[in-house]
Amino acid sequence: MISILIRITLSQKYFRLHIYMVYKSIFLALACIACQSLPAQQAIPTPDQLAWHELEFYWFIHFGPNTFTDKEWGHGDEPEDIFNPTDLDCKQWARLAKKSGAKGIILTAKHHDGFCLWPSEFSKHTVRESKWKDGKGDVVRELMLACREVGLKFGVYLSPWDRNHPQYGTPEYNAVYVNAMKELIDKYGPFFEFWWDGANGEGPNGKKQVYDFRLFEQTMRAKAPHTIVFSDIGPDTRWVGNESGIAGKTNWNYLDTAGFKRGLGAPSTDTLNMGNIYGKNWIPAECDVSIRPGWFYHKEEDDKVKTAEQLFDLYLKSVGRGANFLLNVPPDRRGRVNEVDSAMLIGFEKLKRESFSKNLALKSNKKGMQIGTAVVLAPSIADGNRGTFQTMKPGKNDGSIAIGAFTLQFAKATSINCISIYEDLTKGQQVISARLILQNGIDIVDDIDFTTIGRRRILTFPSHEVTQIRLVITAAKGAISIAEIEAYSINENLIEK
Ligand code: FUL
Repeated sequence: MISILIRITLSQKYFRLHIYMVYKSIFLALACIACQSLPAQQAIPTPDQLAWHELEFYWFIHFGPNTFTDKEWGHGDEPEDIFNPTDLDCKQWARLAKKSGAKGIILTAKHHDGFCLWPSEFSKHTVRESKWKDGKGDVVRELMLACREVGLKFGVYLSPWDRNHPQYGTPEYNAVYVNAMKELIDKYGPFFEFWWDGANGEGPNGKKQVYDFRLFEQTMRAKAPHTIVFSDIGPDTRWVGNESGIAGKTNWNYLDTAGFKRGLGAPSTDTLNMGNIYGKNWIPAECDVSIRPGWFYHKEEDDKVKTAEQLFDLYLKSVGRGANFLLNVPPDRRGRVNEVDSAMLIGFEKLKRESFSKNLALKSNKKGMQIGTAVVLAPSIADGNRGTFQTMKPGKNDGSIAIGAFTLQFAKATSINCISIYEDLTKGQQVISARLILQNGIDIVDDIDFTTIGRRRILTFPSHEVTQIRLVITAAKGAISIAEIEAYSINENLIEK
């Protein structure tokens, strides 16, 4: 009897256990499905990337044998003596870069011709082999010191493609490239940015190199963990997909890189231009463009230098779309930035300074945030401090609904034609689409639809007298954080073309 009772009790227990297990597995399966359909945690910028975003505008300098041979891509067989600047003055470059409002300079320490602007141990095609300064010169050092003196950041471009190095096209060359990187970092670092060009052509033995970017990346991370590394697909900043300095009107700081490579295996130029809305990695765009048609100096292009207004327009299309602006300014054969370029650069800085010196949003007497019918005060959206922000949680986290608005009201009608908005990026990039509604009293005087904001979005439009500026967020990925809304009245001729 007792044994029967035990058996019944045991079988009931096993039955309950069985049911429990079945429920548990159904629950786990459902939970798993739910997990998969939830958007993955968004990537956020590293502190180094956040600091890099703040740089906005810096110079590129292409300088080397091509400056003297009038080529864009040297063949690598140019005699070293070709490189002979008559009056090289890196301090002039640095002072002018500073005056133009740039925050740093990236120098082509080595372009595709393989010529090293420093006396590298790992090459026999360098400034050391030239007659310039009796082989004692070092452009990388001079520029590093000049940047330090005026308070500019310093970075280098080191072309993996090398049309001179005898080992290019063999597995040994990857170690040569890594050694050159290490040498540069040790002698002239730390760099704010390191540029890996994706170009991959043939070397002196007619072969293309299979670049070991994994090794390059490991080396950079180990030796220079705070340096922002550029390539088509990052890891820290990406190519914007064109060499005209223009970011997508929709520009996400996210990019999916799985399955892609630098160079020919890179994502489409459209993807690079706009990023991926749900991309896995934080890899913001950098807009590289030259002030002249070519990357290197050519005398016959002296009358084709971009004007101050054109540079300002590029600023709107790069920084004004949340990217950074990398402007190439190639020194001439003297080794000086040419007078024509310098006049345009000084003009550009003046246009920028005058345009953005008076933030009219600071005068608004009511700053608010509206969700549905609820309105709260939100002074931090226009307090002149991008370190403070106002967060708004979307009602439904599916990016499909109008969420709410940030509103600035003015006691007196104020004339504006430019708005600059900053998203707080510390928690990622959220705004998918928005509208800027400008009102004078009850009249709507303009209604502008746009998409992403990101680090900064600058919108320009014909001048209007306004008493109210409404930034309506129509779709977002998650809780939106707006750091600042600025309003300006800029010269009418500067409105984005
Ligand atoms: C390209 C190079 O081939 C050009 O010469 C230039 O350096 C540009 C910035 O990148 O890939």
